[in-house]
Amino acid sequence: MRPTWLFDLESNGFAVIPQVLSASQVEKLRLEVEVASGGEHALRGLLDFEWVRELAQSETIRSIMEPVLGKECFAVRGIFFDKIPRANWLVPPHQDLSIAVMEKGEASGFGPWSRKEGVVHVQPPRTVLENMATIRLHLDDCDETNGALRVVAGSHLKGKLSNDDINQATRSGEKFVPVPEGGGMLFRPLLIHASSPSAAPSHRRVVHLEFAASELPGGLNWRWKV
Ligand SMILES: O=C(O)CCC(=O)C(=O)O
Repeated sequence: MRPTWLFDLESNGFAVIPQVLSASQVEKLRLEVEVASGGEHALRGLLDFEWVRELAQSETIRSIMEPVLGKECFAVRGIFFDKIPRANWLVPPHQDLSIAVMEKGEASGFGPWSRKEGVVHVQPPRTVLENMATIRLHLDDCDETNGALRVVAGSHLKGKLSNDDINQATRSGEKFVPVPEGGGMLFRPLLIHASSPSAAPSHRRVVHLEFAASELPGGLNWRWKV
């Protein structure tokens, strides 16, 4: 039987699975991110760490991602995000349009190109993004008081949107997506999402893992493939 969250993901562009990680898995991940990030509020290149690669390949995560993207899917980028008193940041409404690749190439429909912390990024055509999904693993309870994502349900079906369209869609209806500690939020990259500063910042730790289902065209290669 198809799980309800799969229907939610297809129709709304996001879904919450309240219990993905056990208490001991959460505790272990908290320790790992503390060491890896040195207590900073963000860490890119998470898939360089063996413990993240193991997590991305674990039965726990594969059993969620395979029904979404198929058995051949793989993790392509990992980022750690926290909100803490000295870095209580906000993100305006946007779609996740960039992917990390090995190096710049000439593939048609790809661009503009950029670099984030030395890693080449590019905006791929819509079809690539439509075949991707992200899982955000929450290491703390997260609600509207401490940086839960705000999303526009169904916006993942509308392709790449202009800033005006994003702002208009956001004004006409966004909602908070609370996720409990140990839970996971799945979403499609084209879903409009945003996040607010925390009203009482202590921690809001999220391990964010992006997955794709196929190789890139035109001689391009994913920067990570786990
Ligand atoms: O973690 C957050 O609060 C925002 C993350 C985000 O906007 C993103 O991953 O694109």
